[in-house]
Amino acid sequence: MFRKILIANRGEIALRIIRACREMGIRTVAVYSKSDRDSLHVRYADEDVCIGPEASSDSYLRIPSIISAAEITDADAIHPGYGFLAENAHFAEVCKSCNIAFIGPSPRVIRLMGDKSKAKKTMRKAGVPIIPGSEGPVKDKDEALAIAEKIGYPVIVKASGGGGGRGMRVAHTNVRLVNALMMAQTEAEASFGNPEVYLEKYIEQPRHVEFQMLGDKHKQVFQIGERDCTIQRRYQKLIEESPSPAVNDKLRRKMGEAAIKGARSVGYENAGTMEFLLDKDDKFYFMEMNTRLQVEHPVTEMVTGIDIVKEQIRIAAGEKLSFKQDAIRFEGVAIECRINAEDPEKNFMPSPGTITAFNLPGGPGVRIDTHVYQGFSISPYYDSMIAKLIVHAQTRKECIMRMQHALDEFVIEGVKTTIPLHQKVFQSEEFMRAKLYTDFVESVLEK
Ligand code: MV4
Repeated sequence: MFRKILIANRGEIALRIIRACREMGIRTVAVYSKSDRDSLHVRYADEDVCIGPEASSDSYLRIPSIISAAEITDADAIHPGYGFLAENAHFAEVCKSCNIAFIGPSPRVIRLMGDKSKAKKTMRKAGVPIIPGSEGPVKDKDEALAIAEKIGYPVIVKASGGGGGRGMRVAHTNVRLVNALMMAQTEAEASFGNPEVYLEKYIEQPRHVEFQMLGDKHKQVFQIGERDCTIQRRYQKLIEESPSPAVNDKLRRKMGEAAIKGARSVGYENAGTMEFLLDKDDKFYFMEMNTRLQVEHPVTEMVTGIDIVKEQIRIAAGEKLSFKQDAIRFEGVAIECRINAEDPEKNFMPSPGTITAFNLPGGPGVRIDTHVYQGFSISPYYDSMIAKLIVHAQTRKECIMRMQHALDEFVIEGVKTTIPLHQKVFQSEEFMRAKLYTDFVESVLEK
């Protein structure tokens, strides 16, 4: 087992990893930018190293600084968290070449799943249902037009180097498709340095259902349940829940088997997420595989009792996963709200500033993952998420009520937050009846 783990991240996820290490008796090293000097992850870690100025590109994304911090503190492993370098295959390779264990999948798998059209090809070969469309990147507009005629409009153009909704364009006619192709290619080249785009049948009003995967170094691959992440705004997840209200047991078994088949086909190791689109006829299609711990992992932890971060560390240290697929028990319902320092009245513009009051909700089944405290200053340089409120209860109805009470108790002053938006969601009839589609926020809340 590792003696000392460096956490190459900040905020709530850095704290989350430090807590798991502490329970495992593993020493921790925090890295921080100058403006994060007073952050809790620095205070709670056993050791800390300043790695640069405030800008992420000069600190949390600077591979030489992070590797140097690991070497001077003699850390034998690095946990990347999510975001920053978590899905950077080159970073994983540098760790390996410096004899520092990277707590995540192999560089090969990170790179493969990072190319969204290669990932689709890989999953199709493994027998996982994929969205009808082009076989990999489209060569030119004639090929795209021919494919679109075959699969039928509307179609969607996606960037191979994209993901998470970046660089996507929908086309309802052939004229629009030619234009969408050009725009998407230009955007893809500018944003990802890779102009490749691929084509898919556009699935109207899909649901986003993803499976949490765990694979060890002994060829065991498990899925530990699904999360429904359909409530998003501009491709940013706002609310996640498990189990998905749209998935019955038969469909759950089919999707879970497909998720395992897909992860096993690439020899997946460590934590990862198989994302599916579910259409109104209960057909599901592979969308993307995320090769990192996700923001919403606590939802799965609350219904399974599995500590995913501890399992990640055990896997990276070469341990065999102790549980068996059929022995995984799911209890109750969990819902997570991402509380962002953004102003819902100003189109969710970030609202940095100093927290002048911070009173947390509590009670049975209420968990808050946050790095924020009274007097803490939210920097405009980093992600606007300041807390995750995760609630667990026996039924979805009870969970919604508990979440409403927790949101009402949650007091944050000094910055604007998305708490009022979440309160609106949980008061809506559509959410209660689980009549949710990916345009929920726009169609129900922003009308
Ligand atoms: C789609 C789609 C409809 N049809 N692909 C958005 C983020 C990225 N994961 C892929 N996304 C989508 N891909 C096809 N062929 C609709 C979306 C989508 C979406 C998917 C899940 C949850 C929320 C979403 C919000 C907007 C668009």
